[in-house]
Amino acid sequence: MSGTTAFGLEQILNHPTVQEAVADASFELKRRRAFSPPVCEVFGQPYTVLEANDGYRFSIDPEARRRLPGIIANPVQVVRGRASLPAAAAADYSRRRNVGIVFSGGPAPGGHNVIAGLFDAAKRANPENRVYGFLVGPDGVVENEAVEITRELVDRYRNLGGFTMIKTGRAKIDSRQKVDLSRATCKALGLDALVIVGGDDSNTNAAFLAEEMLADGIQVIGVPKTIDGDIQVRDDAGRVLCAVSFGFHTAARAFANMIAGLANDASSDIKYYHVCKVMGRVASHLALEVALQAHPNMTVIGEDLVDYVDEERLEKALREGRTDYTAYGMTLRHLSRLICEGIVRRAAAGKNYGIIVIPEGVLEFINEVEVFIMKLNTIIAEYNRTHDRDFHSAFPSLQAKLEYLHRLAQRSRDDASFRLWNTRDEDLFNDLPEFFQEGLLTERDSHGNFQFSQIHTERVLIGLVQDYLNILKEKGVYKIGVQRSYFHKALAQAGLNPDRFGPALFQNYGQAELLLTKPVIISAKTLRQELERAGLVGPDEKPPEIIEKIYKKSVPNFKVQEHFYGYDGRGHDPTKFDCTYTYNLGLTAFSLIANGATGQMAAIRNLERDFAAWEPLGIPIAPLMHLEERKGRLALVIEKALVDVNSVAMQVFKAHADRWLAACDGEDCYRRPGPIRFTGEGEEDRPLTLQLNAIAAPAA
Ligand code: FBP
Repeated sequence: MSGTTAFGLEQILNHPTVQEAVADASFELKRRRAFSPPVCEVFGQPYTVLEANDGYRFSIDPEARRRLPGIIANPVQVVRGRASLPAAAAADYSRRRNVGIVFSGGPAPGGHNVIAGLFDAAKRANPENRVYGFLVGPDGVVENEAVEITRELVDRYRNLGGFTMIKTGRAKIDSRQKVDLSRATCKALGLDALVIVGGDDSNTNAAFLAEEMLADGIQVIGVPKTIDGDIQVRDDAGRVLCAVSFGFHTAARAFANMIAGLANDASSDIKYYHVCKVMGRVASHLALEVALQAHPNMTVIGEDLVDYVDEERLEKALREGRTDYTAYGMTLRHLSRLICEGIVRRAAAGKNYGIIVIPEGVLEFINEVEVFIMKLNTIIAEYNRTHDRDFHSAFPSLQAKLEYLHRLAQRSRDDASFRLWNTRDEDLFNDLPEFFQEGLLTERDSHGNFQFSQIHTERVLIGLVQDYLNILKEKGVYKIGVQRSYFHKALAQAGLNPDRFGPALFQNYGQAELLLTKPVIISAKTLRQELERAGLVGPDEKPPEIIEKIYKKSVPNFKVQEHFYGYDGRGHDPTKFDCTYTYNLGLTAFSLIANGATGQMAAIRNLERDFAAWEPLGIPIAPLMHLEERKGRLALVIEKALVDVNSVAMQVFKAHADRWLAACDGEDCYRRPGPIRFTGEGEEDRPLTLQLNAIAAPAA
C-alpha cells in the first residue's frame, strides 16, 4: 500500500511547492535580474565629455591610412563626468537619438549588459531616445531586421548569459552591396549611431562602416567581445588600453570549474587521463587562465610551441655531423612526445591518471599543420576565385577533395613553377587520419578564418600519444611505480621475503620509495624469466600470485576521456566582473555616441585594479589594423593578441609546470576555483592572467 495521500494530478500541479519547483525563474535568476552593476564614477554625473589623450602612440599601417582616412587620426578619448555643460553642449548631449546595436560572432557572457548599459544611458540622457536591436547578427543590419529594445525586454535579460535577446550571427558586411543595404537600414530607422559588439573581425568591420557612413553622419562604435580574450590593446610603448575582451573571465572560470571537477574524479578513480580541449580559436589565453585557475597536470600553450627547439635532436645531429632542421619548431610528433614524457614521469610516481589541457587553436602553432592550413586556404580561395561554384559544393566529399588535390600534385610534377601542392604535400597529407584531413579541408568561416572548433585536435594528439606510449611500454620505460611499503606489506602477508624478490623485480629496489620494475620485465613471460634468472622460481614454476599481482599493478593502461569545453562556458551566465565590465561598456558606448565619436571602440582601462580606478575610454580602431592573409588574400584587419610567452602570467605558469605535473610521491596540486556564483561570497573577481600581467605593465 502506498504511504502517500491520494492527490489528483491537477491538485499536484497547482500545489505551491510544485509550482515553485518547476518555475522557470529560479532564485539565482531573480537575483541576477535584480542586480544593478556598479557604475564608474564618471557615469554618476548627468553628462560626460570626451578628453583626447594624445600621449598614446600607434604604428599605423600605410594601408589603414589609405583606406580609412576619415578615422585614422582619431585619438584615444577618455570619458569624463560633468555635473553640467554649457547650454548648447547640454542640448546636443540630450538631443533625441536613435541607436542600433548588433551582436556579431560567437556569444560571450555579458552581452546583454552591454545592451542594458547602452539602453539605460540613452534613456537617462533623453527618455525619447530609442535603441534598436538588430536580429541574428550583422545580417539583421543588412536586411533591416530589428526590434525596438524596451525596458521590459532589457529587464528580462539583465546580468544573464548568452545573446538570446537579439541572437547573433557570423555574417560580415563585406561587400559594396551589403554596405549600401546597411546604410539604407540605418537611414530607414533614422539611426544616429550603430554599436557593433564583436571580436577582432567585427571591430574591423565597425571601422570600415564608420568610414563608409562618415558622410551620412552615422556613427559606428565597436565593443570588444570574445571569450577568446584576444582583443587586447596596447600602444607602442606597451601601455594597456584594453586588457581583455568581455566574456573571457566567465568562460575561463566555467571551464576551470568543470576541469576541477574532473580532477576530483580523476584523482579518486585513478584510472583515466582526461584530455580537455578548451576553446580559443587561435590564442591560448583561455588555456593559460584555466591552468592558473585549476592547476591541471599539463597544459599546452600554443604560443609557447613556436620557438621550440628540440635540443636532443640538435645534439644528436651535431654528433653525426649533420644539421637537423626538423629540430626547430614544434611538430605534432614532438608535442605528443612531450606529453608522453609527462605521463611516463607521473606513472613512475604511481599516478597513471591526470588532467591535460589543450587549447583549441594549438594546431595554428604546429609548423606542419600551419603550412597545410595556409596552402589549403590558398587552394580553396584560388578555386573560388576562378570557378563558378565554390570549392565545397564542387567537391562535397572528402574523396572528391582528395582527388582534386591529387590532380594538383600531378600538375606540380609537370609544371615546375606550380609549387602550391606537390607530391610531398600529398604524401604527408595522406598520412593523416581521415577525420583530420576532413577537418583541415573544412569550410572557412565568413571571415576567412580556419574553423579550429570543427577539428578534433585532441583526438589527433591522443592518437599519437597512445602510439608512442605503446612503444615506451615495449621498451620498458612506461611503468607505474609501486610503493615500497605496499610491496613489503603484501609480500610479508604472503609469507615471502621482500628483500629476496625486490632486487629481482625492481630496477631501483632499496633506492627509492616508488619501485619501478626492471625495463626487461614487460610481460608475464619476461617476469617469469627474470625470477628464474634470480633463482626465485624453477623452470616450470609459476611466479607467486602476489608477485604477479604486483607486476600487473605496475603495467600502465593508458585510458583516455576526451572533453571539449567551449559552448558551455561561452553560454554561461556572467561573473560579476563580466556583468560590471559589460554594463559599463554599454554606458561608455553611449558616452562616445553622445559626444559625436565614431570609429572608436568602447573600452575600460585599469580592469585589473579596484573598481574605483576603472576608466572608460574610446580607442581608435583604425590604428590597430594591419595587413594579414585571409582566404588566401591580404586583408586589413585588427591584429589578434596572442599570449605573450614572456608575460608574467606565462612565467608564473612555467615556473609551476613541474609542481602541477606532480610527478612525485604525494598529492596532486589541483586547485578548486569554485563555481561562478552570483549570490554569496567567494567569487574571484578578476582573471588571474590580468592580475599577474599587471605586475609588470608600463605605467599609463
Ligand atoms: P568569437 O571570436 O566570435 O567571439 O568566437 C570565439 C569562439 O567561441 C572560439 O572560441 C571558437 O573557436 C569559435 O567561436 C567557435 O565558432 P562557432 O560558434 O562558429 O562554432
